[in-house]
Amino acid sequence: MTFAERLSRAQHLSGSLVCVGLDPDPAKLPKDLKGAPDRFADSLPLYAFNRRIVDATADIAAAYKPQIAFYSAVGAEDQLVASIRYIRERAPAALVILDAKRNDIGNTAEAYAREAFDRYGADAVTVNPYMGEDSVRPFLARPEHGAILLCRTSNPGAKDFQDLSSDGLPLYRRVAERAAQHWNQNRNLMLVVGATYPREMAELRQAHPEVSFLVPGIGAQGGDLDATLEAGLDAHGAGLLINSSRGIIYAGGGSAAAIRAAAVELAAAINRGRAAHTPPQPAQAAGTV
Ligand code: OMP
Repeated sequence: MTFAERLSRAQHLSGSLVCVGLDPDPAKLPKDLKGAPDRFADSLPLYAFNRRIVDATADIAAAYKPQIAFYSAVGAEDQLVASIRYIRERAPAALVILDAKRNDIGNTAEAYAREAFDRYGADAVTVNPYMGEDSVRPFLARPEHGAILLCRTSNPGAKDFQDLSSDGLPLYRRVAERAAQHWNQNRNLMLVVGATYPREMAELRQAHPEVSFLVPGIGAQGGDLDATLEAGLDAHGAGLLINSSRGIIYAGGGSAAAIRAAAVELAAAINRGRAAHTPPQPAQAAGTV
């Protein structure tokens, strides 16, 4: 199955556009998990926390996005591997996006692609496009795996370079243009577009109606969900994977019930917005997401 097919299948089967961010911060782990028996008993209980999150959201997450820094910073890559295997068991249709923002010269980028897709078994990886085409190609070479390029990031400093004019267009627009027109032959490329910049998202959607966006910034970073949906949905009411990490996993101190409630509420709010912002489809199949 190609990456594009996997993405659309994951959204269809979950009935949602939600991506759950697996960013376990040692300082914020649920109290009841500290010291809980686990196969990684000598380490922080990241795997136990992730199992809780996955169990609570398996039927409503289109994707999971572990940010590698939360694991590598504490030497817990083995718990990341185990967490991804657990997602495969409990939510086999969900996409796994390794958020690693990798890149380098070609042969090193190839090693990074093997890290994401072979070592961790991720479906997609976030990639920094700054080094250009040869650095991005290794991540796009496998049609069944995806690369998600930083385009308009969600942070305040996004403006520093991404807004600089490049032949009359801001740099983030040039990244999107190059990606969509020249790098997406396998239809396995997505763009990171932050929910904190709905005006820029609307421009990008208008210029690139066919490209899917990974959208961080909802929840803890204060992005406006309704403005995001209005700006970013494609003509079919899809085209987005909307991530929330802290807003879901630390809800209610990280209890299973609160995690589930936060994910269900986000999925429902997104689907209400989709109904409001999607033009009627000529022959929409029942249940299509
Ligand atoms: P919360 O703010 O807790 O929902 O987390 C957002 C997640 O998305 C973190 O894992 C970030 O590393 C990631 N992210 C951004 O916040 N902004 C971006 O522009 C890009 C990403 C990303 O690539 O996922």
